[in-house]
Amino acid sequence: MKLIIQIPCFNEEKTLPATLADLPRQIDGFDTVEWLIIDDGSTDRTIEVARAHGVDHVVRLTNKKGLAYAFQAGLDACLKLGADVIVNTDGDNQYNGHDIPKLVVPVLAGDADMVVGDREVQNIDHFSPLKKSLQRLGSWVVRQASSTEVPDTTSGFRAYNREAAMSLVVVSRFTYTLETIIQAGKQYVTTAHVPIRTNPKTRESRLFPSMWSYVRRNALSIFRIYTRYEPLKVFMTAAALVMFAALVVWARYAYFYIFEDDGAGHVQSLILGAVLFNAGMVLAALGILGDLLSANSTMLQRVFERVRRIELQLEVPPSHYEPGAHPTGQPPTTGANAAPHGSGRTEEREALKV
Ligand SMILES: Nc1nc2c(ncn2[C@@H]2O[C@H](COP(=O)(O)OP(=O)(O)O)[C@@H](O)[C@H]2O)c(=O)[nH]1
Ligand SMILES: [Mg+2]
Repeated sequence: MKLIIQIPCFNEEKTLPATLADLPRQIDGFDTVEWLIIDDGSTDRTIEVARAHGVDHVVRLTNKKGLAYAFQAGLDACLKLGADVIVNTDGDNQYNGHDIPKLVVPVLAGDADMVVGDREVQNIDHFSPLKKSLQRLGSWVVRQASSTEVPDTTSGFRAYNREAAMSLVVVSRFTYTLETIIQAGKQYVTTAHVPIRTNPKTRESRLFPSMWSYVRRNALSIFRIYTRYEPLKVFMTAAALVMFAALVVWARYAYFYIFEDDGAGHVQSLILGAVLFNAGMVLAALGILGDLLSANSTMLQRVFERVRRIELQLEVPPSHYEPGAHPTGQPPTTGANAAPHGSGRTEEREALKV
């Protein structure tokens, strides 16, 4: 059994040493524990620092592609490097690396495909009361949208087994934390959560420069992701509300028509009702279109999952891969590792012939 701990990094030279210092090298239930960083076009010495501190694998993106992309590139590389379990943590040492053995327990026991570390946000001193409330509200919304029980939905401290890593496809550019939970809920990836410890704050969040951006971006992400999975619910609810408003306005006209003056002077209500009714029809049509598109995305996700399986069979090397330091003196074991850049193509062709 192999565990790979991955860390998406953007300019983390200062905090990476402390983060790596707490990562385990051995965990009961695993033969090997390896470390991987995904460098998202850092302009500082993140990669050198990572190598100097014994990181085994580096995925080096040439330009800044965003955290969600980096996360996905990391999962892909970990699968190709033969990981049975993948743990994700942050490069700013926010999460306590000593809790990784706790995090992987439900996955090892076969009770869950994905485990989310619960920071128990209400106990974190450096989160303001406002941030705590928003966090609680946001997590509640995500739980409703995903039908999961995850208490801390924006936590980046997570463990995935191979099956979960294989089936998750992150599309949004900005966040992976919410999307993966909603997807897990919709795709019947079993989720679990365990309480974990956090370290004192090392720096301000780079993802959310302000509270306002935190709320705006997360609200938008939840809406977009939920709409992608449940377009009928979203648009039909909106359509029903608008059509109800149309009925109210028409009822008003009817009242005046029946009881006063044949409705003279109230024709505006008639027109407003018609406009609202039409808007409702458009929303309902969007729901139907969205539902068709959603079926397509589900199919694409299944195709993508199969492509991944085929790539693994063919030992296609991970993209943007560079070996890191190998303090144990053991180079990584898979063919993918031995031939990082494109040289797997010959085997790929051979295998396809078979
Ligand atoms: N790939 C990538 N990673 C990023 C980017 N911004 C932040 N990160 C990483 O994402 C993790 C969390 O970032 P952080 O700024 O601590 O945000 P927080 O989760 O709100 O505390 C860290 O490991 C960062 O290095 C980015 O633009 N691209
Ligand atoms: Mg942080």
